[in-house]
Amino acid sequence: MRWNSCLNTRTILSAVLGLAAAISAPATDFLSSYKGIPYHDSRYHGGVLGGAQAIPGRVQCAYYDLGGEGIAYHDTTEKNEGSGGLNPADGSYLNEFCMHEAVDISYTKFHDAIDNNPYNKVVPEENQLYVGWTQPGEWFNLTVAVQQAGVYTIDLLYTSNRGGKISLDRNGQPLVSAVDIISTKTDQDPVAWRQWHHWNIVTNMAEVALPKGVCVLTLHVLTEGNMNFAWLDFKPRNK
Ligand SMILES: [Ca+2]
Ligand SMILES: [Ca+2]
Repeated sequence: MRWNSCLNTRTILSAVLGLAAAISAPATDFLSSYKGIPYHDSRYHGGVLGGAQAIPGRVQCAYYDLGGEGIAYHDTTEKNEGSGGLNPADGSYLNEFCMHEAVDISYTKFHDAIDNNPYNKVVPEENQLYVGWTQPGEWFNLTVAVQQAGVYTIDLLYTSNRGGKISLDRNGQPLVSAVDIISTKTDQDPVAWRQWHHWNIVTNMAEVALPKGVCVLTLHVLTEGNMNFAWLDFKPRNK
């Protein structure tokens, strides 16, 4: 769902009505029964309001919630393919980030033109943590704290070597229906493994109406997988 090219009265009205519905909706028991907690560690002490990542702001996918398989995430492989795998355990923060969790984590590297390759559509920051090795059916939760009720646009920093679809839930209810993630594969790159490292941003992936307060967002991988997710930028619309 890309609304950036079709902002009209109907979409604005729809967003306003959605916000009103979200604010007036009865509190679900999702949060009261949710066992996950906002991510934190010895180096990252969380965002605001009890550690939740703040909106407006940049929500880091690698800082998905703590709580484990079936609570904070679902991953199809028990091992962390990145931390402690591709990135050997060496005592460093980045190589061992969540290495005992099933969600597969890595980070951008600027040596040997890995993530600073000439086929990027955007150049990510170096040492940017991301969720990788994604497969259809996988998901992870991000507890966020919305500072101000309103309509927000979402940008996504990602790679995708075959396209795919993702969606977002809020407190267990659909928030953003299936979004097409455009492939960043290019036949111009002769290095096969680097097809997983062509970075891009989906600008204005969706517009969402969010009430103020803490909620849990769930990012679902619907089709194809093989996408890397770095962050979701939530910006107040028209700012
Ligand atoms: Ca895994
Ligand atoms: Ca995975």
